[in-house]
Amino acid sequence: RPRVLSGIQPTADSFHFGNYLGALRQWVDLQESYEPYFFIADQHAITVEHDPKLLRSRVLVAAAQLVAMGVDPRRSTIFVQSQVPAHSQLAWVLQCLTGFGEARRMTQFKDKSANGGEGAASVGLFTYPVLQAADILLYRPHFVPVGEDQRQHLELTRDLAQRFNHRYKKTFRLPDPYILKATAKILDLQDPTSKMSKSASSPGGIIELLDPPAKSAKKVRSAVTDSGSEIRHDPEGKPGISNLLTIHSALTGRSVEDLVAEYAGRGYGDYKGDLAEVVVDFVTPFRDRTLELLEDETALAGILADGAERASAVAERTLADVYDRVGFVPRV
Ligand code: AQP
Repeated sequence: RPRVLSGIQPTADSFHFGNYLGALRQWVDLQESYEPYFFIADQHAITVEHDPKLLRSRVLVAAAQLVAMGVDPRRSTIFVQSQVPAHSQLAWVLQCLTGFGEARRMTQFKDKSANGGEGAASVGLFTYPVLQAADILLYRPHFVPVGEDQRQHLELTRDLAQRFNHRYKKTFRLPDPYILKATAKILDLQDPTSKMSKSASSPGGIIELLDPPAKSAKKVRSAVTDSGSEIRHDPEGKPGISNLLTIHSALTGRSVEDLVAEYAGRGYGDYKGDLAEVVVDFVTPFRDRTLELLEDETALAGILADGAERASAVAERTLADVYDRVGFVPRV
């Protein structure tokens, strides 16, 4: 079966709707017909200042959320990045193939280092996309389900794979991004010209999956809408209402046209009230299930240990090929 691989950072107390609709939902769907590897990117999480205690607990919360949304540990290999050392080992080799200017062009680094200036950013934040390339290439996946913001990193990954294959010997598969157009970029509810983001959105702009449902409903009801009163999908002219229609359609499986037809002639307030109910119906059972899973931390740690073992078996095989090809002498 073709493979898929993707990762998510445990950098917040909850995943948000951007993470879920942009990427995680595809993880659940793809596990049906692919061989899936999904990981919690704790090494990426330390590229910015962090609290070790929080990181530890957030890894388990991330694992619980993945299972609660339907990532099935019997079908999918779910693991923690730092438990598979081959990720950082391959990253070093790839760093030695990456141009400094090439790394510098990564827009996520530019965005994330914008506040304190480049001098204040860590070298880890700078080389983050190269570690991400290693995360991916180790598993030789066919597809990487992500949101639109990750497209540039995927291109770097393909360039590095191609460079390695050309310089040494064909070792890596060139993975394709798997980006669903409709939900590739979920927007901030308060500023629908920017993406919903845990570090950049205001609290009112982001719906967290684990927030109390009433709080999420309130955020939907207070989402910024556009001038005029017509409910129609027009991302350029009506980014606010279009974003709500995207979320609504994704959660209900109904087409945007169908929703637009239903709400013709009705007001924004009415529409947002209905969407708030849809959101509550979605997050309530999800949240209950996550909290229930978190009651048994040993079981969650067991899922991750099992995943790390399966992931290591694949990753170490690729790393051994790489080490051989670059000329490292094996330990006898
Ligand atoms: N707004 C979004 N719309 C669609 N997809 C999104 N993703 C994130 N935001 C949106 C996708 O979620 C996956 C996991 O993301 P990550 O853990 O790597 O974190 P991120 O991309 O850095 O998420 P944030 O919230 O945007 O964090 P900050 O604010 O720190 O940058 C990825 O597949 C991503 O594309």
